[in-house]
Amino acid sequence: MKMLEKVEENQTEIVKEYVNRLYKKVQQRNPNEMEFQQAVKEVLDSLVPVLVKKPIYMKQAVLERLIEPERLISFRVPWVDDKGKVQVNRGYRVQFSNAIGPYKGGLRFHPSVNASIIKFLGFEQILKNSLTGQPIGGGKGGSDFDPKGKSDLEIMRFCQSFMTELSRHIGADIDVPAGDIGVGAREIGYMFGQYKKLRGAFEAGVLTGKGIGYGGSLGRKEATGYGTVYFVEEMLKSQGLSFKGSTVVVSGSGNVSIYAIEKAIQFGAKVVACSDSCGYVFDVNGINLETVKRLKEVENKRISEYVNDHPEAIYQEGCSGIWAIPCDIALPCATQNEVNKEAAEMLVSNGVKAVGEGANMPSTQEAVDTFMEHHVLFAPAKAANAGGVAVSALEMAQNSARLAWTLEEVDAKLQGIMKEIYNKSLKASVDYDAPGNLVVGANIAGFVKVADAMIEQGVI
Ligand code: NDP
Ligand code: 2IT
Repeated sequence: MKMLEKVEENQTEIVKEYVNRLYKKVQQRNPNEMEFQQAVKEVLDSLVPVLVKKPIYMKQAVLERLIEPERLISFRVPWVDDKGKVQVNRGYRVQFSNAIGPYKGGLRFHPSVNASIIKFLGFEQILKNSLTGQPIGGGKGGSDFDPKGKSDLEIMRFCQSFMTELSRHIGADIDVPAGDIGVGAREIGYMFGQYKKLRGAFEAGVLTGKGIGYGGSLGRKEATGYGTVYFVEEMLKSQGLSFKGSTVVVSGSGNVSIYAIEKAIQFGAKVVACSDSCGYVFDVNGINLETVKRLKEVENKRISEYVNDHPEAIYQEGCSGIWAIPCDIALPCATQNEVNKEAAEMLVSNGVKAVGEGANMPSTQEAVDTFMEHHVLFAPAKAANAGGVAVSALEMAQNSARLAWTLEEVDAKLQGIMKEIYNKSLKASVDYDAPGNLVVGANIAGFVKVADAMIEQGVI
């Protein structure tokens, strides 16, 4: 017995060295791409136990292959603004892995978009999509275009130009984009229209998140936020806890945040704060979701305007202050690295019991470490926000079958998928000696399926 333990210890050291070497290579090959490096490091570190137990993954250089995108496309997006001036943005699509299905992942329009952001998102998407149990590979794209302050016609011209180039690279069985920050049903509609015109065919399955009237799925709009809450409820249940009667803080006020707030309220929670990139609102009576929906989904206004309708609420400039509000459950649903060590410490000192990541990589590594040290229940993004892409895959299935399911059918499937992701992640954490650590569990459960498919398909 002692002997066996010693062998495993040695093997662990060998794997750790291997993983460190790989990470150094990633740093050298992708200099200055901090977000991509961060996302890869987290995954590499959590895969150590699986590489110890299954050395074939090292022998077959699965990780070396997985951390190198199959291709990264970067292209010019010229468009004409309302003043007649020519503007030029940069577009991206990273096609990271199609080991288990067509590349699949959203498009982000935000001035901060660069190769590092797109690659971190695309890399995480591989494992997230695998966790959903649906046949979808990993991809991501977007542009440094800033939709803020643009007219509807400017948005349309930009989307058309973006799709003119992107259309060469996508297809229902090749690569299927959807929305992300700055890309919702309106943008998907303009891009779908342009794709259809260029192809001369109605290929519904080329994009997801479409309008309900032309091939979109009921429940897709709500799926990410609802899915996050379903996942966190499952995690809370394991400790005899629940959303019911709890106080919740949700960052952001976009697509993911709005439907996370909606489901948390339906589950009996009081959501006391939400935010946008300028500041946050705190409403001791509970955030009025109808006001947030009107401001954000209809009028395109700042969250600061919330206090006009609700004078009892408080608006504060700046994003990080939201994490100083005492709560039982925190749902970061805005953007990457929005929860740093200081924010995590603040949440912990105020007695937070659970954190669920609706956004992609919203917690820094130090923040995650802080939550773990203090035994805060932690639902990592790849697992907790997978509901959006899962329902995208259901949209693809409906498009292929030329059918449309009811909202109840889609929602029931989403609940089943989120439960299954929770169970898979928990089981992997137990099997690989990190019981309850869902970061490790989700990464391993997502990875194994992709890695096995890669081995079965040979070195390509
Ligand atoms: P939206 O564009 O609908 O909303 C984004 C929200 O986050 C807005 O409130 C926005 O504020 C805020 N925000 C964006 N960037 C920043 C920033 N740099 N600093 C502070 N706040 C910021 O996007 P989504 O709701 O779709 O996406 C939110 C997160 O969820 C992202 O991390 C995305 O990758 C992730 N996600 C989205 C999925 C989806 O289906 N849409 C699926 C899975 C994950 P403002 O309006 O002021 O910019
Ligand atoms: O990060 C994500 O999972 C998304 N933005 C959704 C991707 C999708 O294809 O629905």
